[in-house]
Amino acid sequence: MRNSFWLLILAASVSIASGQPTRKVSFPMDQQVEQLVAGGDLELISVDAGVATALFTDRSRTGGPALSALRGLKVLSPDIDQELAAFRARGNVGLYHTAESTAAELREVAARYPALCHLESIGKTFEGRDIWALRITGAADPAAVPRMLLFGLTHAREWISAELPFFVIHQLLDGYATEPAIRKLVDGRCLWIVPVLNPDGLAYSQSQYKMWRKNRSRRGPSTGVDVNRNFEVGFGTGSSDAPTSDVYHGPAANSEEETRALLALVKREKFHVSLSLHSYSELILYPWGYSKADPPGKSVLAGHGRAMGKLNGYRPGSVAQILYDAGGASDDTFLARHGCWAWTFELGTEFVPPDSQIKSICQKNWPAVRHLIEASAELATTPPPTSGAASVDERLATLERAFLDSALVSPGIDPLGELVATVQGQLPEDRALAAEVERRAAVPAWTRLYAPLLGLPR
Ligand code: 0X9
Ligand code: ZN
Repeated sequence: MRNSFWLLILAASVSIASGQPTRKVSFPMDQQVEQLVAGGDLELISVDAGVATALFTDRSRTGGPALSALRGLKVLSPDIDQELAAFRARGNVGLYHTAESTAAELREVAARYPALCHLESIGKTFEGRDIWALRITGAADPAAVPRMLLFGLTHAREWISAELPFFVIHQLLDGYATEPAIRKLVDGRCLWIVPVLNPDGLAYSQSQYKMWRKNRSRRGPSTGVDVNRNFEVGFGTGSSDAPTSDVYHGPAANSEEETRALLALVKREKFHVSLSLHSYSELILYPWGYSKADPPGKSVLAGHGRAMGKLNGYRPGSVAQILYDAGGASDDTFLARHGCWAWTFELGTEFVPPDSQIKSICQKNWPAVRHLIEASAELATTPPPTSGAASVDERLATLERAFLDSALVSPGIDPLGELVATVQGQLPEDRALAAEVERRAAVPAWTRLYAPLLGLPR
């Protein structure tokens, strides 16, 4: 119940195209809201002590119960976009970073600490913004020390998730000269920090529609892909095929600039550890998101999850086991395909906490982040059991080799069965492989070879 409920929360999407104001409402959750959610008019935000908070945009096309039919309805805000208007009236977004101030501050920091920093654009977004990554290390040979990736703002509205990366940057760099323990840490590690993975989304959330979640790519009939549903592992599970959905996975795995930029960095730097930052719910998450099965290295993931939970007070657990099924997320792919231990924090109790809480949320989480930076030494020597797991191409090549040389196939292994099952979507975790098989099936030479085996027309 809890899982499907949370899935509903994410599966809902709100459009601003209707011209109607988006109201923020609350009501007791013990009543049917599925039709309103499915119609796209209602987006549940949270449920606390049985009371739901939701956004409602009346487009009068659900055919289901009207919002007014809900018992105990309270209108908390007649027009939530007024919240942004308030920001705009102040001419800024409070203490929060924007896409521009992120770039500016990273440049400033890199210039102030040239011996410890290297600033790099790891790619350009759909709208042409740079995705900035700052490398911090005092090691003479960065390739010889444990490597960790820390990144925030995958989701546009989760502004607080870009603030902790900056706090960490300042703890490490400003503390370097005065705190021997920090100096030792910076000298003994290589840390890459991407405060804002999705600058297009952030800019839109800060100027147009605060509740925007996706990026701003426009490749099809509608705008935006959920970057955290666009990675390869579990692509298509716990996400939506509908381009208008808030959890739209995109036309194919890795279709998005942000996904590809981060992946290229992960492949190049071969990180031992990664921490992705989201908001909100005060959780420490680890794979899998795509399946309720235990991930490889579960004891390590859970062990550090608990250790960090003691430091920030957050609740640790596997995504699919304590939250909802969500495939195509960065952490699953990093763990399964890139030998990189992966955790995700859900910071705080709202997407954009008041300015006055930014610092305390960062302070509360810094010891947990520091724990992981420290632990990266030990984690670097114990890669996850599936480390080096094959890419789609490699997995397909393996299957092809087995196909073509069936004499070599050992008893008990059935590559044809595996391929067919994959194509039929029976291995949901391998939707990327299935998509690739389907794509290649359109290539005549490939089809001639495999059509009879797959039962496809030649
Ligand atoms: O659903 C997500 O992408 C993240 N939660 S959020 O509310 N910030 O959108 C959690 C991602 C956790 N990891 C996996 N799903 N694998
Ligand atoms: Zn998120």
